[in-house]
Amino acid sequence: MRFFRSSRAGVDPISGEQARAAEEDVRRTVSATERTRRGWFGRMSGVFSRSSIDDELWDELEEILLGADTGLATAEHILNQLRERASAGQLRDPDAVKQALKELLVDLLKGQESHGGKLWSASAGADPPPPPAIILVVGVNGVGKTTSIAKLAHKYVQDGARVMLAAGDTFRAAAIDQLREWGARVGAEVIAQGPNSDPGAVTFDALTAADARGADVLIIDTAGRLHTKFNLMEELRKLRRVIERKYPDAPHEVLLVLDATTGQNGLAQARTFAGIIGVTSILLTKLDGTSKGGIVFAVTDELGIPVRFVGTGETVDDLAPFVPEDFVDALFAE
Ligand SMILES: Nc1nc2c(ncn2[C@@H]2O[C@H](COP(=O)(O)OP(=O)(O)OP(=O)(O)O)[C@@H](O)[C@H]2O)c(=O)[nH]1
Ligand SMILES: [Mg+2]
Repeated sequence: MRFFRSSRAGVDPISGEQARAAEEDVRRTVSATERTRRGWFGRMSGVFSRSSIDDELWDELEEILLGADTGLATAEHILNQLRERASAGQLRDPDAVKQALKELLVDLLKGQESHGGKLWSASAGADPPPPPAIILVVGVNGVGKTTSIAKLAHKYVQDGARVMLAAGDTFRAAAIDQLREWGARVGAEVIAQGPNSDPGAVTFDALTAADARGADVLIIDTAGRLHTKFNLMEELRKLRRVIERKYPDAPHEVLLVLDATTGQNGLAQARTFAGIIGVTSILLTKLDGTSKGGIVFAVTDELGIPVRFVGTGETVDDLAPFVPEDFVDALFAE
């Protein structure tokens, strides 16, 4: 299984088809960051076209970073490092600041790469877990969990994996149908029970089925829940225990889906979900619909959770692996 290796992840594509897939992923990322780039990083060129490094440059840079929702702590963190290097005489002109900023942003994102769950670590060369690989998908209402599960399943199926989906969102009847429809479209079997059934029971069934039928990947959908609702968050803990009882090593990934358009609130969501059930990676949706893509930096810098995927639109192909260099390059593209 490819686990979405990209050429930039340090693994050379071994076939022309994979090379083309990696190129297509970059194209999606560039296209999805269009608004963020125009909205504020676009203003960067103005900042760096001045003739020397002065106070206004730092002020404008701070304003731009904050405007893109990097958050205050992360903006300060970045600016302090740049300022220090400028005072030490390492950055002589605005263009040098720009290059240093790009490098810093990439480093910041790459610093967390190894902190992901077992599954994405597999793409970095570590041994993948024995199948079934179990991915628990969580997040607040409407962020794009179910659609993203379909996109992920589609990628895995394309990679030749046998994929199963568990309809753990039993709260709404429509949610079960939605997952069934996606499953049929992407070629993944869906394990479901009736509306209002116990998500723990559905998950248990799905684990048994995945085992019995030799699934490579099991992705578990869950109901959207506000991170501030204690009972619903407790339910997730219970779900996790159901999984751990059958597979002590699992879930191999707890994927938190965040909606990029919610900006800083996403940070609060990530903090709570991480505290309650542990989050190994983030999938950031709707990057195509926001000028606030800077949330990527805040989440990585402040919470140390790596972003693994970005949602770049509403079709099943609109998912790209998150590659720090490609993302930063896309932000600074002229
Ligand atoms: N533009 C865009 N829309 C997206 C993306 N991901 C999801 N959506 C849309 O977001 C809406 C909600 O998606 P769902 O997958 O149903 O969200 P959910 O988190 O499962 O929602 P609940 O189960 O109700 O909590 C749908 O209209 C999706 O098409 C994306 O990357 N870009
Ligand atoms: Mg859903």
